[in-house]
Amino acid sequence: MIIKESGDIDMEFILYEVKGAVGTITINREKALNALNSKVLDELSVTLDAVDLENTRCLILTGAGEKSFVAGADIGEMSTLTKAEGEAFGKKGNDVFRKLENFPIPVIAAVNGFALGGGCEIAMSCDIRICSENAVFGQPEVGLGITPGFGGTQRLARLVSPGMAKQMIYTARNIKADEAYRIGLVNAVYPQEELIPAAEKMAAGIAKNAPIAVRNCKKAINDGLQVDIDQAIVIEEKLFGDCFETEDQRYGMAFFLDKNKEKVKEPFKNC
Ligand code: DAK
Repeated sequence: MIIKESGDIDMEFILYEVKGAVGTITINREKALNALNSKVLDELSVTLDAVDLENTRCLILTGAGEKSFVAGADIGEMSTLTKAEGEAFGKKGNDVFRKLENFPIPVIAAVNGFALGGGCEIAMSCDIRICSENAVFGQPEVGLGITPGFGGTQRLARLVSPGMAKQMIYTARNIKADEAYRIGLVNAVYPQEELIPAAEKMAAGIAKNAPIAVRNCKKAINDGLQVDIDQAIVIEEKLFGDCFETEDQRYGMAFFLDKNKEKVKEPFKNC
C-alpha cells in the first residue's frame, strides 16, 4: 500500500483519491467487474482505516470503468469454500460493510453499472445511493443456491419495503436504474458521465456544513432506526446536546444572528 503526501492511496484493487474535503474510493478490479474477493475486502478495510478524519468530510464509493459498480462477491473464490471458510468470508465482508455503514462521515455510493449481490449490498451499506442510467441492481443469490450474505435480506427490506425486497430476493430478478429510483433504492439517476460530478457536488454540499453536526445526524439516524421511537428521541436529544459549546455551533448561530449581510460565511473547522 502506498499512502501519498496528498493522502491518496494505491493498492492492487482499491484507489483512494482525495480532493479537498472529499475522498473517493474506487474498487478497481475491472476485469472481474469489480467483484469482491478477500483481497478487495481487506484493502477496503485498510483504506477506511487510513482516511484522514480530521480533514475529510464525505466519501464517495464507486467502481472502475463504465460497466460495473460491483458484480457481487467473487463467485470463483466462493465456489470452493468449506463451511468454515464460507463463514470466515462472510464475516470479513460483514465487518467491512458495517465499518462503512458506521463510518463517522457520510458515504455516497456512486453506482456506475452492475450492483448485484454483494454489490447491491455494499451500496446499501452507504448513506446515499445515486446511479448511472445503465445501473442494474439485484440479489441473484437464490439462483446460486445461497441467501444474500452481506446484509441483503436486512438492508433491502429496511430501505425499500419488505414486500418489494422479498419479491426481488425470491425471484432473483434484476432491476434497472429507473425501477431502482421508483422504489427508493437510489435517490437519483444520471447519464454515466454526469454521475461522478453529481456525487462530487453532493459531497461538497455535505462537506461545507458543520462537520460535528453532520456526523451526529448520521449517528442519530442510524442508531435511532434500530430502536423504538421513545428511545430514538433520547438518542437524538443526546446528539443534539453534543453539538452545543462546539465552535461550529457557536459560529453557525452567531453568523445567522449577525445582521451584517456583507459578511461571508467562513468554512466550519471541525471543532
Ligand atoms: N465473481 C467473479 N467474477 C465475476 C463476477 C463475480 N460475481 N461477475 C463477473 N465476473 C467476471 C466474469 O467471470 C468474467 O470474467 P472472465 O471470464 O472475463 O475472466 C468477467 O467478470 C466479465 O463478466 P461476463 O463475461 O459475465 O460479463 P457479461 O457482460 O456477459 O455479464 C453480468 C455481466 C454482471 C450479468 C455477469 O457477469 C454476472 O451475472 N455476474 C455474476 C453476478 C452475480 O451473480 N453476482 C452475485 C454474486 S453472489 C456470504 C456473503 C456474501 C455473499 C455470499 C456469501 N457469506 C456470508 C458467506 C454474496 C454473494 C454474491 O454476491
